[in-house]
Amino acid sequence: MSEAKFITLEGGEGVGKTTNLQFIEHYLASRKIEFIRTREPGGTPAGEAIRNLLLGLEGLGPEAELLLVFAARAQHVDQVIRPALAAGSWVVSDRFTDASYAYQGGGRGLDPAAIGFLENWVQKGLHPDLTLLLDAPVEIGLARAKRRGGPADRFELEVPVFFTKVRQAYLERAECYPERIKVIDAARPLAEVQADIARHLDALRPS
Ligand code: Z5A
Repeated sequence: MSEAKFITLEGGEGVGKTTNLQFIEHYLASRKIEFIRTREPGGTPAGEAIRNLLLGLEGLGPEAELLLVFAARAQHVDQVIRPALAAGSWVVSDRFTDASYAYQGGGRGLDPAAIGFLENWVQKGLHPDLTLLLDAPVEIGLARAKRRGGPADRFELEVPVFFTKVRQAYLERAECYPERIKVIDAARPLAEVQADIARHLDALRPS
């Protein structure tokens, strides 16, 4: 099979990452491509424990939030992502470092240089081959997330302007890395969104 690829899914609240991950899983399985599905924060026992802190602990400052995200990522990269890729398995992750630039950089206003330092230190040159950025106006994502129901976490309790900054930061990342980050208009019907996702996945595979 082809060289293993590292794919990440990004986007703001309620844009459809979980929904479209199922589509990607089906796409890869039907082509007999071996893969693992994982997520951030999370993906390891330590990472899942850190996720619970990040989503639930009151009073976390922006710097503490950023360091926790990267603590989880360090475990994830070393224990899950690198070993899977080395074994020839594709890796599909629900969020990765672009989320830190968007949420901690854009949303919380932290210096991107600090994020870049941690990125280099923790990832040691590892970057996704393809990032699918699901983009929709904030009000659409929030309305979808609300319809889905369930208790709100620390991020979901943020004000709309926070999510506007997150969206803006994601779009700026996409402008900086157009080869890797593909922006998909996620406000459209699911079939159209998934046709675009399939097109990008097709382009990733050798002909
Ligand atoms: N975080 C961070 O701050 N820094 C970091 O570095 C990282 C993460 C890695 C947890 O993320 C939080 O971690 C996240 C940022 C922070 N907080 N927030 N917000 P998460 O990914 O676990 O949580 P999430 O962003 O809240 O994801 P979500 O709520 O699960 O949303 P989603 O997966 O994008 O959406 P969905 O569940 O697939 O879809 C929502 C609903 O919309 C659902 O009913 C679908 O059926 C519907 N849907 C989806 N697509 C469509 C279309 N095209 N049309 C109509 N309806 C649709």
